[in-house]
Amino acid sequence: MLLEAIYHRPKSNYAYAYDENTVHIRIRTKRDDMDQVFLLHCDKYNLHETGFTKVEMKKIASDTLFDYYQAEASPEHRRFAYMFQFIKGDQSVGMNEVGFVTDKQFDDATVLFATGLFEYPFLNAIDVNKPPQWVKDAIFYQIFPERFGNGDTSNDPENIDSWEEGTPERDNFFGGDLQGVIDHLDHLVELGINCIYFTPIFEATTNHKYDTVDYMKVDPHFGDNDLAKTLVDKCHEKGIKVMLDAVFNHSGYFFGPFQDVVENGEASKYKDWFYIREFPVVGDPKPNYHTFAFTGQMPKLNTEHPEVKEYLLEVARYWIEDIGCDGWRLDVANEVDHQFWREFRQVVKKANPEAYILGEIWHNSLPWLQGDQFDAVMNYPVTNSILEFFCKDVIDAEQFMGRLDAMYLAYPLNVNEVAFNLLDSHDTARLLTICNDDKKRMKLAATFQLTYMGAPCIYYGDEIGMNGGNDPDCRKPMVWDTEKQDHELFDFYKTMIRLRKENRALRDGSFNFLEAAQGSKHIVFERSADGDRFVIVMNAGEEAVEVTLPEGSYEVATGNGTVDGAKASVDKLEFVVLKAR
Ligand code: ARE
Ligand code: CA
Repeated sequence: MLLEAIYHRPKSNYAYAYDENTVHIRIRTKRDDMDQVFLLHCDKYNLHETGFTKVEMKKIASDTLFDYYQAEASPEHRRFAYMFQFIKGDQSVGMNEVGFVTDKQFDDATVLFATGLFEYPFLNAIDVNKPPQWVKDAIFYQIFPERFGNGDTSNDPENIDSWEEGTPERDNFFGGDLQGVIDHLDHLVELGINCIYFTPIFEATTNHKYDTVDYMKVDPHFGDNDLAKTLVDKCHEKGIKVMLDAVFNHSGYFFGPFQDVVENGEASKYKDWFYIREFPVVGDPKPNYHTFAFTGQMPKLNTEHPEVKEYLLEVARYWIEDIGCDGWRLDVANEVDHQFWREFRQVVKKANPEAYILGEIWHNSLPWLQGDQFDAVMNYPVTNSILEFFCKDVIDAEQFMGRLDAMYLAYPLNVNEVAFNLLDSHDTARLLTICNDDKKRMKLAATFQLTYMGAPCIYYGDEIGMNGGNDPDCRKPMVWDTEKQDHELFDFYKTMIRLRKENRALRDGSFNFLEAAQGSKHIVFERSADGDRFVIVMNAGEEAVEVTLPEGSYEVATGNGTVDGAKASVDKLEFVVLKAR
């Protein structure tokens, strides 16, 4: 036993409340080290009378170095104390908060109690991370409003480029607007998505609108607030929710309060709304105030300032409560103070307890996901693993499994169930381009995304075969000419979305890898819920594979593979989704 590899931490992703009656306890050990791992728990005030309840922990994940075990407990008095027992051959070792204990101490509860058990002190309902449950069933579609549809030419910016022929640049416009989205809602209904994520729609000077001028107003090139309300209502009628982009880390240079500081310098009553290092304010060539990245056009907002807070929190409330939006995606979420986000959550959840709060953080984000700030983050670590395995062919199946399992373990299950799983966005190259225009690889990545846990998000136009390199090339106008759309790809997306919607197992069912070997390019995984079970075989390699299925009998739900008794065969760069009969 390699004791040095064992890791557990109370009240973390290793010990958290799944709901107010259920605690999940996890522990890490060296890979393939233990025969069995047990969780021993008791009421923290009553060990002497009741002794321990002993539960065998289940191995739920593995990466290249470690195994991860999990057990669930529902303590009667909603509090408990616990320790672990490891078995390997005839060795038995216990571990509590103090360290490792020998067999003798291990059997003596009194000694144990004195030396310190781990505790989950009390399951307070208010502290439980309760993300909105609809997100488990959500399939998002991301729209960059300037490029989706031009439904009203009367509000076009001057000198727009041709929708069909123009090339997106940093600063050109094409005339897209909210009416254009309303006009094309049927496309989204046909595809089967049920939530739109809009990049910013508020008044701003750029085509991407991340430089807000007025947070309370729809950009005049997109429409007005009434039209936004109409759009939200029409979406709701069709069973589609709407999530907006909250750019609260910084404003735009032309935001009223910032302009006041530019004009009045130190005398401005807004001078503390920003981080001005010296007066007068200079934006170009080198800003003398804090900004997003080094962009003078985006002065950082001082979200600790009571007036800034009051202003932004009213913005947060207004679009949810008065306009009826269903969630916020938080731009540059990790550069804004945690305290602001705690208050933000209170306001948003008061306006609509079912609103989804999604942080834009590209890294492991546990500190924001404890139930007091965000419901989820944009799951870029998962994105990157999917792309590296299925699209870029740079990691093998074992590394892929390891990276996904490590991310799975990095968060409580409550968070994983509502993670926002994207493959590309307005900030990255498009999926098809990442796949070197190889549609088979693109379909593999999308299939994994649409059969994995967490809410998938499709970037507008991917479903009809649009390609594009990094920003700004990934922001081309949507292709509406049906002759230029890839109908086969669209049908593929429709089929996969329908399959996901019809089967809970593919949404928030359990997930586990059955096969992901070192050096290999194919994976087999299983998803199940409510007695429904799927086995999915995906081959990202250049040779056909044959795999052995777990016991049972299967039928092909979709995909280009065959099943013959206990064997499934899948050609190179193909997949098959099998449903257990
Ligand atoms: C424009 C150009 C860029 C140029 C930049 C220089 O397009 O090529 O580098 O200017 O100033 C918006 C626009 C962008 C625009 C930008 C600045 O959409 O087109 O860029 O404003 O004017 C990090 C942040 C993350 C951020 C990304 C872009 O952590 O929050 O960088 N994403 C959001 C939005 C963007 C938006 C902004 C922020 C600003 O989604 O669209 O940009 O409001 C690693 C790091 C991440 C990093 C990521 C990407 O993984 O860990 O932290 O994200 O790479 O760089
Ligand atoms: Ca227009």
